[in-house]
Amino acid sequence: MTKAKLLRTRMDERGLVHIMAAHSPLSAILAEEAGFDGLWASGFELSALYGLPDMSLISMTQHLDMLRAIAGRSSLPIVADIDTGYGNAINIIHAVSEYERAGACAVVIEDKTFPKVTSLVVGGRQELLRVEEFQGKIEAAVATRQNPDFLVIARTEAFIAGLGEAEALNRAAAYAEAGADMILIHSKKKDPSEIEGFSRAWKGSVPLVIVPNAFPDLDASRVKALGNIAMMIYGNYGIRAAATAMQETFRCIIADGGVQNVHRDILPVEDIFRLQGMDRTKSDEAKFLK
Ligand code: SPV
Ligand code: MG
Repeated sequence: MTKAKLLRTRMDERGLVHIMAAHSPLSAILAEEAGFDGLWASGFELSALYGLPDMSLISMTQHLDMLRAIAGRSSLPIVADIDTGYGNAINIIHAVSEYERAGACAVVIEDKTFPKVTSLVVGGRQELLRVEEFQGKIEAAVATRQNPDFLVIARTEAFIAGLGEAEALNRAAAYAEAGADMILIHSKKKDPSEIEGFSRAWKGSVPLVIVPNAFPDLDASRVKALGNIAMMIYGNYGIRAAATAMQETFRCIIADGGVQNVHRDILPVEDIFRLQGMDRTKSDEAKFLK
C-alpha cells in the first residue's frame, strides 16, 4: 500500500488523523515515535529554522530538500505545505510533480497571492486570489498528480483576511467543485468560534482540515463532535517546543557557568545515538569492515 493510500485509509478508519509539524528528519523521527499519523512539512517551521519570517522567502528547492531528507528517515505520510504553490497554475504543475516525486502524499495550497505573509501575525498583509484563478490552480494540481490517492488540499484564508464566514464557505465550495479532496479552513482567532461555525455550516461533500495554532482549546474530542473534520495539523508545535528547550538550556548554562546542572534535564547522548541509528551502523561495521 502506498503512503498516500495509507493516509486515506487511516482517515476512513479513524475519522480523524493527527499530523505533526516536522522541520527536520530528527523532529520527524520524534513525531513518529510519539505516535502521530503523519507529518506536516511546515513552511512556518522551516522558515523559523532558518531564522526567517514565513513570507515566501524559503525557496521551493530548500523546502523540497528538507522534505526529501525527512522522507528518507521516516515511514510516516507527509503532507507538504506548499504555501501559494510558488506562483500561478503553471508553477503548481511543476511543484506538484516535484513534491510527489520527493515523497509527499498530499499538498496544501493556500488562496493567497504570492509572496504570502504568514497567517497568524497581527496586521499581516493578507491578499486573496480571485476565486476562478485559484480554482485553476487546484485543477492543475489534480491534473498533475500521478497517484490518485495523492491528496490535493485547498486552504482558504478568508477568515485570516477578515472576509467572514460567507466568503469562506463560498470559496470552499468553489475549491471543492474544482476537485480539491479536502478543504483546510484557517483562523487566527484565539477561540475556535470561526472554525466551529464554519464546520457546522459546511454542507460540502469533502472533509475539512484544521490547524489549531491560534485556538488550542479545540481538542480532538471537540473536533470529533463536529463530525466533518478529518485532519488536525499541529502546525508550529515542533519548532516552538525545540526553541523552548534550547532557550531554557542555553540560559541555564550561561547562568550556571557550565553544564553541571542542565545535563540532568536533557536527553543523554545515548538517546541521540539511538535516534541517529547508531546501532545499525555498528552492526554494519561488524559485518562489512574487513
Ligand atoms: C505552517 O505551519 O506553515 C502553517 C500553519 O501554514 S500557520 O503558521 O498557522 O499558518
Ligand atoms: Mg505554512
